Parts: sequence; C-alpha cells; structure tokens
Amino acid sequence: MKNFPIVKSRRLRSTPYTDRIETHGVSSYTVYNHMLLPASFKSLESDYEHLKKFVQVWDVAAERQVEISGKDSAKLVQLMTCRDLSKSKVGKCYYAPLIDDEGLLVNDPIINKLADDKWWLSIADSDVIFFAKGLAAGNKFDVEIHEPNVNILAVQGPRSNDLMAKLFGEDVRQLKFFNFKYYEFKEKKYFVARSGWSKQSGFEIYVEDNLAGQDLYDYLFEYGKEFNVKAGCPNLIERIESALLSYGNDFDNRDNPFEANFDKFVNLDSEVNFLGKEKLKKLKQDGITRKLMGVIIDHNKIDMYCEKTLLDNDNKVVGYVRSATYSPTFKKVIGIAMINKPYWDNKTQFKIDINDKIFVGTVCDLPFI
Ligand code: THG
Repeated sequence: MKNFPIVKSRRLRSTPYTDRIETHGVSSYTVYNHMLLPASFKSLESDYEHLKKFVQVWDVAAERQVEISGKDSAKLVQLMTCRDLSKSKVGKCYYAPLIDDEGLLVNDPIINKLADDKWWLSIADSDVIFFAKGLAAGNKFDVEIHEPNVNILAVQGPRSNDLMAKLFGEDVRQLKFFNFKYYEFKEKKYFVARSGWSKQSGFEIYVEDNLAGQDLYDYLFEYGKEFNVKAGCPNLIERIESALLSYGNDFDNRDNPFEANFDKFVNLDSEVNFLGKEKLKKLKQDGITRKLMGVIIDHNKIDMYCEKTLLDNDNKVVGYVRSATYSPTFKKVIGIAMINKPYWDNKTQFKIDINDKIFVGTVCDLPFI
C-alpha cells in the first residue's frame, strides 16, 4: 500500500499539543474520534524499545471525554454498560464495554466517576455522545451531556513514576491502578489517573486548560531529561503484545462482549438495568462460536489495513486477523484475530496470504507477554 499525506482541517481536529509533537518529530498520524492521534515518532520499533526502558509523553487528546452529569446521570451511564456500576466509587476509573440493544459493542471507554452525579466516559473511536444523547432524550432523563475541553497527556514507561514524582510530588507514587486524584504543579491542580494504553506502567493527566497543558508538556521534557524522556504515542507492537484491544480494529459493533473476551466486565446476575441485558443472557446461554485470540506468523513483515483471512489445509476459514505487527521480541509477526470455534485449540496451524506469498502460523492465547 502507498502512503499519502493527510490533509488537516477543522473536521480532522488538531490538539493543543499538535505543534509540539511535530517539533518533537512525529512521523505518522492516525485518526481517532475525528482527531489527530500520533502513530509513530522515530520508528515503531525504536519507539517500542524506548517505551519499555524509559518514559514517554503521549498526546492522547483524541481519547475524548463524554461528560454526563445531572440527577439521572448514574442511571444513564449504567444503561449504556454491562459492567455493574452500582458499587462504583468517586475517584475510581472503570474499564467498561458499552453495549447496544442488540447486545453488540459500541465502545470500550474508561469510565471515571467524578461525583455521584458527574461522569467522564473516556472513549475509544466511535461517536458515543450521540448514542448517549439519544438514550437520554428517549428516556426523558434529567442529564446534561457534552464533550468538555479535556486533552489527555499520558506519561508512560517504567520511569514514569520518577518523572511524575518530580513534577507533582512523591505522593503521586502511591496512586493505585485505575484510581485518580488531583495533584498540584506550579499552583495549578491536575486530574491525574494511574492508567494508560500500555502495560509499561504510567499515568494520564486530564488537562482542562490548554495553555497550562502546553506549559506542562514542555515542563515534562525539561524535568524528564535525566530519565531520558521522549515524545511517544500508543505503540502498535507493545499494545498487541499486551493484548490491549482497539475498538474499530480488533472488535466493533458487529461483535458481542463475549467474543471480545470481556466476560469479566459482563455482570448479568445483578439487578442493574442496561441495554441488551436479555440478549447477553441468551448469548451466554447459547455460547459463542468465535472469539479473539492471538496468532503468531512465521514472517518478519505485515501491512494491515483490512482483515486478513486465515485458512486451514482444506481451505476452510480458521478466522480473520484484525491487527498485526512484527514483534522484535518474538522475531515473528504477532496479531489479534477472531478465531472460529473449531480452531480454538492453542497451537492450531493455519495458512495466510501476505503480498501473494503463503506463510504459516499458529493460534495462541492472549496476551503474548
Ligand atoms: N486511556 C483513556 N481513555 C481511553 C484509553 C486509555 N479511551 C480509549 C481507549 N484507551 C479505551 N480502551 C482501553 C482499553 C484497555 C484499557 C484501557 C482503555 C486498559 N486495560 C487494562 C487491561 O486490559 O489490562 C486494564 C483493564 C482492567 O482490568 O480494568 O487499561 O488508554 N483515558
């Protein structure tokens, strides 16, 4: 596939950090929630090696917030997700699949509970705000729904603790995974969560003031010199190895939460009311016929811009690869694939056509690491 430049416009939104990441050498973008999301800096592989050893600052403003507040906000948020939020607490983040009336996936946000009547849904790439507004209008809920001006900076990598402590104080080291709190830097308060789209440990700063955020971006680099800080972004290799799923790539609105391995976030036995609950009960009873698994392919390169079919020796469909990359750790191509039930056995072999050549691979469990 040839690569072309991407034309920026008001519709393809920039972020408050776009000028800065361009100064820091961003080399490719993807589009996420109609916004620029950096995809690589030096190269996928060298970004990956750096992320696993040091600390990176990521412009993930494209992880937009859908703010839902008001008297019926808890009811609306619960209506959208199959995860039971009845015991949820202020200051905690919940990874929660959003489900429609057919029991199919709409998004997989992190839901932040700011107050009993105020929530931020930190969304993946689909237009959750219209889904939420439609449900609110149809149910005559007393809620306010809008996209606040929040632009996340993620600080990811093993040295992220040291860098964050240098800016926000030693206390920040105590913040637990999927909790958030406000911390001060230069007389301004910042919403800081222990989360992020890597398994290398890290934080996310939900910045609510563009100018302060731009200063903060620069300070992270100034203070981070001693930790070898670099600009980075969600890394395809790292996220596939860790099996961090990507809505629109690995699963979408044609898949249900069981097929996407979200079983532990599907609560069917509690009293809470959510869309598609009866459908999910039936799906659970009937059982699924395909699910996301890992694949390892004997090759050193793959270009993915659509699904690729996996076949067995009789040319029957084993499944479809949805994301894949070369992994310098495994020295093979690894991927996330929707695999049909007859082939769920770990170590099932398949064939795959990559640029008109046939390669062989095996099915495996996720995550890879
Ligand atoms: N951070 C924030 N918003 C986001 C993302 C993020 N919105 C879009 C996208 N990422 C949402 N998708 C995910 C997918 C996985 C995780 C978070 C967001 C994740 N999963 C952990 C895991 O799978 O191990 C933990 C899940 C758990 O057990 O609760 O972190 O990255 N702000």
